[in-house]
This record gives sequence, structure tokens and C-alpha cells, in this order.
Amino acid sequence: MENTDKRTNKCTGGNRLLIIGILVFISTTMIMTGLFISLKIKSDEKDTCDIGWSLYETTCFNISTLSLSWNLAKDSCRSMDGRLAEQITEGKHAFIQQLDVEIHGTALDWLWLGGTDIDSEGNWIWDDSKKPLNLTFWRPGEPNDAGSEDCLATQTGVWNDIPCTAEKQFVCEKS
Ligand SMILES: [Ca+2]
Ligand SMILES: [Ca+2]
Repeated sequence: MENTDKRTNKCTGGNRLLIIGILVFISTTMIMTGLFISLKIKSDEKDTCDIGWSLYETTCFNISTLSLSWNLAKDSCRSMDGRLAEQITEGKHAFIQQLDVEIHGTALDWLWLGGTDIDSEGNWIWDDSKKPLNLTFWRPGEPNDAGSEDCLATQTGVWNDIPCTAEKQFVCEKS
């Protein structure tokens, strides 16, 4: 009788281990599957853009066909969960020109970017991040605030300050 009890206990112990093993296996599989799915969603977000937007590094860019004042252009980018392109690097600068040629067949378009000195004359900042313009591509002699010019536009790879009320195409970006 005592021997039988011992055997039963042994069997129960073995079963318990087996069940724990199975549970651990199932939990690990579920965690790994969840991790894989979340990583995939993340990488999908980074590697693709909405239709009409083009990827440069981890940011999506859109050049409008509409021409609007700088303020309305800013609103338009925001309505698409983006902002006027800002913190321009050499790479972004080149990408925007290339994108303009691809979309419109020309680099002659005036395009609004997110820079402005509307709050403090001569102190140029990026509107959305409020960061100063570190790297700049001003045309020689610009910015000149000729007749009150407080918004940044790019054309043929060089920048000019022009009146914010001018209606221009614009570059939106979103991450
Ligand atoms: Ca100005
Ligand atoms: Ca100017």
C-alpha cells in the first residue's frame, strides 16, 4: 500500500512537471509571437509612407500641387498629421529638390519650408520644433526682409525670405 502511494506521488509529480513545461512553452510561444507582430508593425511604419508621400530616411515627404499662403500651408500639413518640412539637412535638401523634379518635372517651383522670423525679426526658427536654423542654404544677399519678408521658401536649391502671404506650393513632412 505504501509503495503504491509513493508511485502515485511520483506520477503526480511527473505530470505536474509536464504541465508546467507545456504552460511555459505556450507562454513563451505567445510572447514571441506578440513580439514578432509588434516588431513587424513597427518596421512597416518605418519603411512605408501613405500614398502620395515619399520616404527619406525615416520621414515621409509630400510636395503640394496647391499653392497657399505660408500659414494655410502650415495648416494643410497639420491637417495631414504632418508639419512644414524643417530641420533641413544636406540630405533632406537634396531629396526635396529631387522630389520636386519627379513630381512636377521642374526644380523651378517655389516651395514653402517651415522656417520663419515672424515672431522676432532676423531670428529664424523652425516653426514646429522652435529650433534655430543651424544649417542654411540662403541665396547670397538673403534673407533681406525686403518689404517685410518673414517666411522661408526654397527654389532651385537656394532659400529666400519672402512675404508669408505669397501663395506657394509647400513641402510637408511626417514621421
Ligand atoms: Ca523677416
Ligand atoms: Ca528676400
